[in-house]
Amino acid sequence: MRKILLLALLAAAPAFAQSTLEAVKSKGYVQCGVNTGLAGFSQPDSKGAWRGIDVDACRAVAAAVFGDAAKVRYTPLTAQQRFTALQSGEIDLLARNTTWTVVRDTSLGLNFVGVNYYDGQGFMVPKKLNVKSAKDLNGATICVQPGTTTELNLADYFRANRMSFKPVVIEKLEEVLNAYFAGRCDVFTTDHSGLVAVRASRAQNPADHVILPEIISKEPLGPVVRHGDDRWFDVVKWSLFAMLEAEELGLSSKNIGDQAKSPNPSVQRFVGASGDIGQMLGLDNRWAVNIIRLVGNYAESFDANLKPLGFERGLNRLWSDGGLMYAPPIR
Ligand SMILES: N[C@@H](CCC(=O)N[C@@H](CS)C(=O)NCC(=O)O)C(=O)O
Repeated sequence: MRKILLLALLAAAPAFAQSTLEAVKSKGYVQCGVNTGLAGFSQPDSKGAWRGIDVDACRAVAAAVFGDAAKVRYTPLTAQQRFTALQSGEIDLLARNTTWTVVRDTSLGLNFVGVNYYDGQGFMVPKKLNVKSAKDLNGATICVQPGTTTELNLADYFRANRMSFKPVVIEKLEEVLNAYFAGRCDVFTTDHSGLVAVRASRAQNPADHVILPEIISKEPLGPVVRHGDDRWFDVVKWSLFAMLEAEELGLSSKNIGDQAKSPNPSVQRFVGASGDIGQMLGLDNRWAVNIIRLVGNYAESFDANLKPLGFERGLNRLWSDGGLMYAPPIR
């Protein structure tokens, strides 16, 4: 009897024991949850190819696992859909301008792997309203998307400043922006990055809109995986760190090809010429080379995706340049 039970358990085991990394390897691609279309973060280009710094987080994982950054399938998700998609296993990884908070990190059963963009919440208003400060917004009608940190920060900020506002809550980005641009609300509030991206990519005339100086919250944005799969957590986390570490080491898609003989031991380890870091991650020893060769370092991704929209590096400079970006040692 016991033997039968044991055999039944063994037969059932692979289905339960299969890690996300194994599942990803056997299906041949990473299923990545991204934004429905936020310029600079994740948006299909004119040929239908997804582009953005969040898309690069997905591509980095595919490059690390397969040596092919194109082995990603994208699932566009609204703010409200994103966590269920990850919890249910519909996606392997969420890279969708998502703020790391303790509630999400614990009660939603998720793990944030790190930060790929340090952000904070701001307000955008039509210039013609002549508003200079968020403190002048008492009584304003404010467009906001549900299922975001934005909603709660907005309420907190107005309460703390003894002001009132009328929320206009609309789930779809397209529709909330239509409402704002049509003047159905006085203000659009979201992450500062979202305001910069939307103003540059969606406003008929960007100069008609001002972003107010107040930043009312901390919004560290980063990729997310499910609780309970440390192997996959490691792979996604170190794929992100590899892009930062490469920038710090001066490694880019342009020069990564000829580093195997570098006199710098950190570079040698990074490219897999010494040590077996790839193997420790369950990957090929050229995992990091493949990320940098195919996706680029963090600065390359930032410059390709965010700079053209008018973004400054700001907080997202490397720690060694006075910013917050810091990868633990790859050693
Ligand atoms: N970082 C915030 C806000 C993220 C968010 O959803 N922002 C909006 C405004 S830019 C967005 O990306 N909308 C795009 C969409 O709904 O597809 C969070 O994690 O809750």
